[in-house]
Amino acid sequence: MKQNLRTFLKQLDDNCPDQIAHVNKEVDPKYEIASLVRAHQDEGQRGRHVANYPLIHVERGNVKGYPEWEVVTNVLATRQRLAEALQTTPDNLLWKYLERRENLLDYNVVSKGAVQEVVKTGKDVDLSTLPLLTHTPEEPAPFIDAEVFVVWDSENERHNCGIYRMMKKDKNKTGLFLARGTHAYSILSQAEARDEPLPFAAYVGHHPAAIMGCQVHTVEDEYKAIGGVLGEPMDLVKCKTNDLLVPADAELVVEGVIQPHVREKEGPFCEFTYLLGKERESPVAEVTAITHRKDPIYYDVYNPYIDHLMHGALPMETDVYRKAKDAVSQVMDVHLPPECSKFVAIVQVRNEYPGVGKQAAIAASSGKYFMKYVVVVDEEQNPYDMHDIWWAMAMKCRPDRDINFIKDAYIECLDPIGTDGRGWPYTGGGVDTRVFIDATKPLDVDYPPHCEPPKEIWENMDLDEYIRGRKSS
Ligand SMILES: Cc1cc2nc3c(=O)[nH]c(=O)nc-3n(C[C@H](O)[C@H](O)[C@H](O)COP(=O)(O)O)c2cc1C
Ligand SMILES: [Mn+2]
Repeated sequence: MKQNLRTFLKQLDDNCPDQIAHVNKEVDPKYEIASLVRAHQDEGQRGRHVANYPLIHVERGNVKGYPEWEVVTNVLATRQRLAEALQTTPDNLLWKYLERRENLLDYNVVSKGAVQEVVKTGKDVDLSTLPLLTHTPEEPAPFIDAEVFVVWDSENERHNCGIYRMMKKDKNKTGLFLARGTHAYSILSQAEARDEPLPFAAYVGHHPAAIMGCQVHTVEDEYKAIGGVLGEPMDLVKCKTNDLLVPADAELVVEGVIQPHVREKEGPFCEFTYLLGKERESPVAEVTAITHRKDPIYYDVYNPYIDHLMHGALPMETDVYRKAKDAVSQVMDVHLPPECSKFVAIVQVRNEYPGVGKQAAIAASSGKYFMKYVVVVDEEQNPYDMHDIWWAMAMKCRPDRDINFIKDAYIECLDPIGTDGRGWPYTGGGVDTRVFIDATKPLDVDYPPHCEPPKEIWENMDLDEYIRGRKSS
């Protein structure tokens, strides 16, 4: 059987039941499901990036007002679940994703799909029938927030896919937030330049690899990249009200069209920066059809923070790694710690010649515009251990020479303190300073060695023998 959301949920139940929490008490999609995630956040007492952070699965019959729906959220909030999604181990995630994103798999067009068991068009279209979540009182309406938004890129003759949240405005109308720097933004701009409407299809609920796989940035057909990340070709079925293709095995599809030049207010939205975003003038989506399974599962991303970041960080790490590695063969590893909202890249290098750290920082920062800080460390540092990174910055970096700035660079418009490049006050433009921190060992100084007691003495010490009152349990 092919992989989909249902096979993934079963896989967690079978392989790692502590990674999934089944809810069988009635919960409200307004605040209460998000609160279930938030309540778990403090449990591990390790700041916001907790290990004990299960996928939340609200069983059928328990979503208030939507008895026929199940809801899942927080799906990818741990590296262990990411590893389950890509059928690998947490340590191997970067390499597995790299291998799969390179391996484009052509899709199959099929004639029927479970996602079209229920079809609503015309007057029957009503977004209020979907259990859309609201995360915070500042959000003016519920959002569809984890849907893969598909449009046809006529310039390159291919499907373009990305996650673009949709704010419910009416029973058949949503707002759309398309950041500058994305393909969808430029595809819509080109359609508007021709004064043409742009049809879209948005699928919700599939295997998480078929959701996050859309983060691959390529000019190939992005369904081929999604199939690659999933590890098997996608089966696609034609939409009911336009010519786009959607995964036959998804849970829900919203079809529609964007009329050129129409703008309305969208947001604010609870962003992955853990901050409230801005209200903006944004494009509008008219919904022409809603199709779903008979017994559908709604897939939400818990946007304030980790779940959102984990859907996007690994694809971005591979973007940065590829650029950095192509330019500087001493690059060993790249990590975007979710604690830093994807704005910080840790790059590990083999420190083979003077200047290699700065060279790697320049190359890495070209991999994705989000990279506000690039911190380069030696092979002896663990890029996943923030204590080790801080130690290297404190002990190896000479700030006047090893910290460099590029002023007025595009970062990303959700940077809460960015400008539009013309200085203060805040204008919403996403421009800020990029910082390169070279925390590799300077090769022009006589750098001292590490020092410890002799390993053969401390390594096998039984502390119980030495310390009064101490007993290992
Ligand atoms: C959970 C999640 C939600 C996202 N929501 C948005 C969004 O609302 N607007 C946006 O511009 N990008 C959003 N992104 C980022 C885009 O999906 C990402 O940049 C994607 O690669 C764009 O694809 P494209 O350039 O092929 O269109 C989101 C990413 C994730 C992981
Ligand atoms: Mn794209």
